[in-house]
Amino acid sequence: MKMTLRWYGSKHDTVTLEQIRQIPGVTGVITMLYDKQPGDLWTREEIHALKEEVEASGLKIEGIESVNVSDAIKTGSKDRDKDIATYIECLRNLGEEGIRLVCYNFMPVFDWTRTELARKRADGSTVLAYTQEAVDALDPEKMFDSIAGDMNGTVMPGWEPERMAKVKELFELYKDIDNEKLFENLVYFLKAIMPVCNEYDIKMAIHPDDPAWSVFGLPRIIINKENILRLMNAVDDVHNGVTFCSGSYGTNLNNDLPDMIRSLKGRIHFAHVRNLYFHSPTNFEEAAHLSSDGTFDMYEIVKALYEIGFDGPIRPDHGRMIWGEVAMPGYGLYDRALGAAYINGLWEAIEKSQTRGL
Ligand SMILES: [Mn+2]
Repeated sequence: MKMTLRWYGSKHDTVTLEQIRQIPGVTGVITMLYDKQPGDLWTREEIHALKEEVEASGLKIEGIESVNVSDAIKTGSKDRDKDIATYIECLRNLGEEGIRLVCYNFMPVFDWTRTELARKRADGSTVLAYTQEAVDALDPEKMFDSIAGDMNGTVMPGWEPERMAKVKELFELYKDIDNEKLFENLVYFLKAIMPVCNEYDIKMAIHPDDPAWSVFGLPRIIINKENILRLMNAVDDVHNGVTFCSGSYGTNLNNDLPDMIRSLKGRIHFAHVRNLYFHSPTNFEEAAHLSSDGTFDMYEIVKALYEIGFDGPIRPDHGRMIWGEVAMPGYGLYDRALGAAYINGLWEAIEKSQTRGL
């Protein structure tokens, strides 16, 4: 595996490439052109400039998270083919610049959803948290207002004010889209982009829906083993792959994470490793990566990745806000650096215990 950190670009991220370079074992970043909206073209010049900036710091771009998919593609509405043509052009430009991994998601209207961005834990750290009760009590059109005040002056991807201003329109767009229709539209999209992915060996890695169930009555499909395997079989090409996000699939305690990893052998191209602490099945918060701080057995998750021969980029996912840091919620330096060091430690121990036969 290749240890990476997500980086939002020098204009938007509070964390610098120089800081990332000093985390032991981190060799690359997962990044994006932050100002692009779904459906926008990423030009080769823009991608090249980003690459040069990253490489000047001694790091590599190991993948893009995300090239976002437009609502027209997700809903199969009239601009779908035009947006797919633009997406293919983005992939071609990324491929020409040597980028071989693209993470994306297929969630309607809202990207990942949390109901609190700064829940205080017993140790004084603050974390992202979710309760179903809070979602059920909320008017979806107020969702943005309810969290906008907590973003520490940053704008979180998927929650851009311009997008949230259109939330009513977006709900209207999805009113006839059920799980089956959304799945069909996803397959249509993947089949259309597979030729360019094959040409440039670009691995597409779909991020699961978070939380892994329907919110506000919207369809959600990338939520469990059955559905993700169905997608792998529907477009049976290695370039149609998975971002295995333990913190997203893990929102549903019925998902057996190590078992899912094993069942996706050969198709996991990117891994997000994160721990959650559950107060109840519908009330959870993001914990430190360490197993004992949360509910998941992180050793078993990393071991499953090791055992399937996972060799793609991995990153510590959201971290807690600690030591007084002010940053985009979930994306500070300190706790993600601790997470990277911990995952590296687990990996080294697993690798050595298996290769030395201890
Ligand atoms: Mn994730």
